[in-house]
Amino acid sequence: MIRDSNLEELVSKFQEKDRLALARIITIVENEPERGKEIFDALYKNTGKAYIVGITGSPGSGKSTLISRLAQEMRSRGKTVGIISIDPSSPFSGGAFLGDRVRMREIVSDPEIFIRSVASRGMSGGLSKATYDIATVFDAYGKDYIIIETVGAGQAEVDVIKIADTIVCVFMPGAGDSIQAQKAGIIEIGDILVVNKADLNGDKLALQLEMALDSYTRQTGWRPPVLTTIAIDGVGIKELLEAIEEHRKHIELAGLLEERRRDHIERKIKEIVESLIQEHVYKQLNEDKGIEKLVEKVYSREENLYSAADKLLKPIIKKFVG
Ligand SMILES: Nc1nc2c(ncn2[C@@H]2O[C@H](COP(=O)(O)OP(=O)(O)OP(=O)(O)O)[C@@H](O)[C@H]2O)c(=O)[nH]1
Ligand SMILES: [Mg+2]
Repeated sequence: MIRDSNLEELVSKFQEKDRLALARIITIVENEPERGKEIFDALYKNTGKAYIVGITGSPGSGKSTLISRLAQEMRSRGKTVGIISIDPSSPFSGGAFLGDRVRMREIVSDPEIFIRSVASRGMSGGLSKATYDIATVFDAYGKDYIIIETVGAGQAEVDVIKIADTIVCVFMPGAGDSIQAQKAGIIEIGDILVVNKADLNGDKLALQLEMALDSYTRQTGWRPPVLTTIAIDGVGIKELLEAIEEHRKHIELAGLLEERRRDHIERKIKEIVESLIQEHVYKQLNEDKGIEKLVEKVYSREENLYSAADKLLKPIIKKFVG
């Protein structure tokens, strides 16, 4: 099926669980859409098995620390993990992934935990596509869990986290407790709410979150639990994984997991079609020499903007469909 013999070799190495092949394939799907397509032709049928956990929350709330602990907990149960960290600030975020360098070394040295960061700066449109593609590769590789970290600010990031099966929202005690609790948007998407840094007294915030949940009814029959953790000490991590598993069971039994995943697939197909059309249109517009004539016609009021746009669009669509 794969025409490129180098690619074929790479895919077979990937299927033998070669970590370097995994890294290379991720780089290809990120940067070379044509070859990426061939890779998905070969690998997509093996996906849909991984469970995706999204972790979101304000900067510095302890998401990365929590994820490193959670990944260790998953590993201690014999599961493999792929982590996608969406870093809003730096395109070179490899080293910035975990607040605590010692722990980072611990995690990175485990061959069954694979971390990839994606810089979100300047790629609002493609961010969710890139994340979904990397998650798909992890899934095909056979990762049991995929964890996605995002700061959850802005629509692009919220879109990203929506590909998760279970969404965990992380809060921290301190200034603005009630403001955090009132962030209706966050409470709406969270399946599990975590008050991290409980060593700094998280009781008040946990209570406020519970109260915010009281005033909010869900159709899904699931009330998000509010957990407290001390990620730096590994306190509450086991309970977090248990809550994730419980949520998973709930949505599986209720048929909601299937529904969620079908929705994601529909949204992704539409997004891809949209971006293909956009790409084609941009390309044609840039190549089209007719625009100058149209500008003149509009300038002299022979045409108006809309009729000119129509004239430009028709041949582009014809070319696209044909
Ligand atoms: N006191 C306390 N500090 C914590 C806890 N968990 C994490 N931290 C510290 O909080 C700081 C931020 O932790 P990170 O894990 O990098 O937080 P983050 O949410 O991933 O941060 P960004 O990715 O930059 O948004 C680090 O200095 C951590 O050591 C905790 O439970 N208690
Ligand atoms: Mg982080």
